[in-house]
Amino acid sequence: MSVAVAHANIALIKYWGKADRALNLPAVPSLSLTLAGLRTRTEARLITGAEDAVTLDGRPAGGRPRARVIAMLDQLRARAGATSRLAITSHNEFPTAAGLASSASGFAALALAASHALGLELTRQQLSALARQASASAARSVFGGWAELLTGCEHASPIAPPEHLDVRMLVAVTRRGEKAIGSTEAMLHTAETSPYYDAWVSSAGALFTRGKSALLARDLPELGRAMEHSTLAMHASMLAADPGVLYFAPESLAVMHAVRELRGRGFSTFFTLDAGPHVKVLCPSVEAPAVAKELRALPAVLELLEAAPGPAAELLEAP
Ligand code: 2P0
Repeated sequence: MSVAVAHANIALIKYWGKADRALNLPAVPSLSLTLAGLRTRTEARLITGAEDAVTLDGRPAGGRPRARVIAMLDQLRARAGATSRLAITSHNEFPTAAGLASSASGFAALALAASHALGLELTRQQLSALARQASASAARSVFGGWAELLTGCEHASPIAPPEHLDVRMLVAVTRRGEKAIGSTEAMLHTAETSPYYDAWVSSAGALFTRGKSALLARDLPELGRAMEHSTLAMHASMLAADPGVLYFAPESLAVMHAVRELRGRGFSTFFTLDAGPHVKVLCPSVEAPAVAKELRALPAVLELLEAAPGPAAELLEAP
């Protein structure tokens, strides 16, 4: 049996849109931070049955979630020249039932565990390319710390180790339950119907360069401003779709305003939102206790998680 763990990542500069749907190549470059604590643990075991067995968070998987796992296993079998079936058991060890995105950590952990179980020794780049085909954001969770996924490139790449910038990402959980529309579907709908999609894609390169330069210069305020610009531009492209894709909840807006008010009081705090209502707040570690206290006091915040920059996906010793 092979066991792997991988951590969620949050994009500071967002991926939204596909250049090639079949290959799942992104239309825009993205830049992310892998987070400690938000971890998926995945076991892969060779079995003798006629079919793969896929268990996600304690339940047998069916439909599209199962099909996405099997697609990756089929690719790995073809590469290994193997026909063995596998039992995959994956568990999200996120300290919440909030429905935070788990596909990134999940497919990164699956690529590592399943390739190892089939006797393949893949490079990090190969693992990242494999994870990307299942879910583009998963390409970045193969690496720890700060990573990028460029356009025209099959895999993500590390930019800087976790300790490059001493920051925390505070995740303000604002709602319970599943999101209304999945991100894959929403980004295709945006590309097909939003008059702002082309503007989003054509402005994304400059935004990425701005964010990456700020990161390399360890300029947190500039990185934070680029991060807010990226998320708001991404959401603007979705809002202009027909019908508009609206992930913001009233509580999300309350937290976004609170973050800007904290900034007005001298804190270096910045927000980002993904395909859901939760607000992720970036701040220097030294400010994290005070910022967390302020955010926890908001009626809009149901739960607040505090995450440090996290490590790369890794194999664990099987028990
Ligand atoms: C990101 N998101 O960069 C962006 C920001 C959500 C908003 O990547 O279709 O699950 O599987 O490649 O990676 C979520 O979309 O999409 C995502 P697919 P994915 O993190």
